[in-house]
Amino acid sequence: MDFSHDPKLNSIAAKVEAGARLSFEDGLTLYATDDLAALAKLADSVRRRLHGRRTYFNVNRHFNYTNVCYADCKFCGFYRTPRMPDAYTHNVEEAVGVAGKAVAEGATELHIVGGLNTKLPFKYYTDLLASLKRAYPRLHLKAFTMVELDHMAGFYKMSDEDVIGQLKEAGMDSCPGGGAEIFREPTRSRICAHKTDAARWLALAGKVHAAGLKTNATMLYGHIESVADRVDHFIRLREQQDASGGFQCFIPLAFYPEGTKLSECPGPSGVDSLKTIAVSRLMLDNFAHIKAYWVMLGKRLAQVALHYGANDLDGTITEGGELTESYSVESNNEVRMNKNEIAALIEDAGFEAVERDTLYRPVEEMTAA
Ligand code: V47
Repeated sequence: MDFSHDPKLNSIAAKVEAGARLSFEDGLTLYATDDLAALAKLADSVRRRLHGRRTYFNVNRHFNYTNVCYADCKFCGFYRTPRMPDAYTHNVEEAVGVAGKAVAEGATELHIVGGLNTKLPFKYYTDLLASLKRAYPRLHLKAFTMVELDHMAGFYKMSDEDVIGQLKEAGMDSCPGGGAEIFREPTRSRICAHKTDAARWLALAGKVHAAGLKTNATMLYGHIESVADRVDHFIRLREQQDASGGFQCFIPLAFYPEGTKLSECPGPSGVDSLKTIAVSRLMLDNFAHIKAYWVMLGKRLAQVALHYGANDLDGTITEGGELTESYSVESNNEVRMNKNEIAALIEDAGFEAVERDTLYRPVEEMTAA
């Protein structure tokens, strides 16, 4: 590939073509280019090498068991302190009810996350998983971020292995990628001072992988972080993936400022989001999947992101959980898309829609109705 418009991209293009690893400086160069078409072409070449025209989605439901949290992250509009009138914690029966509805609607996955709530005993988590598994043995439980696992180990004075082992035994099938935010200091401390630090987040992911479970990884972008913070984030994830190999998917999360302590930040532009998808595809050479999370990007931009290296649109999210709705760029009724709508969105972009389970096994080959 020859990029006359931005000659700086030529050496990077040669590396991409040869399947060679990109450096930190390459990441900065990619972000700095104004040649979006070239960026798309490069990222799309990798995406097509890995997946051809296949674009994945799943049918899932988010369940947020509690919004009570002590972490006080500046970017979060979801958490409540225990005395606030709209603080909640769902019991096991409510969780099973939500799962039942999800299964009836064809969900193969329940995405379970919540705040760091010191009122809950460890047994709450194992009971939650075990009851869900008992009721719906085939429903994949993608549960608890590295931040929740870290909280459990610290608060209940358990070893990491014990926490992971007991949750796995109770029914945890994999872990979502939240809580990664931005790894690099001082940015991390500025946005989430009381949260699991980068080294710990990565080490815990390694331990979950060692226990035989897959996890995802995210990055929250478009707030106070720098481009260098983002590239550093990709490199740390890439190194952890070299070491433990269990990340399935990377999900860049576009910051939604409303209702947060960072509400003066405008959030990322469309161009910035497309660049972030493309640069992550190019830097994360050992990640199989890049997800354009349509709930945050909006349907239209997510569709375009499929041409910038993304090969997954996440789920139909059959009834957005409170977390999703609280910072979705879509209006509440728009956070639902049925299978046909999501497949049509993918196929309209020129790709082949494949419904997957959480582990990227095709559930059903689909053609848009
Ligand atoms: O860690 C919080 C982010 C994450 C805001 O693994 C915000 O498949 C934007 O991790 N604006 C939780 N983002 C969600 C998450 C996720 C979502 C979808 C799929 C998967 C997966 C994981 O949401 C948090 C944080 O980074 N977040 N507040 C906000 N105002």
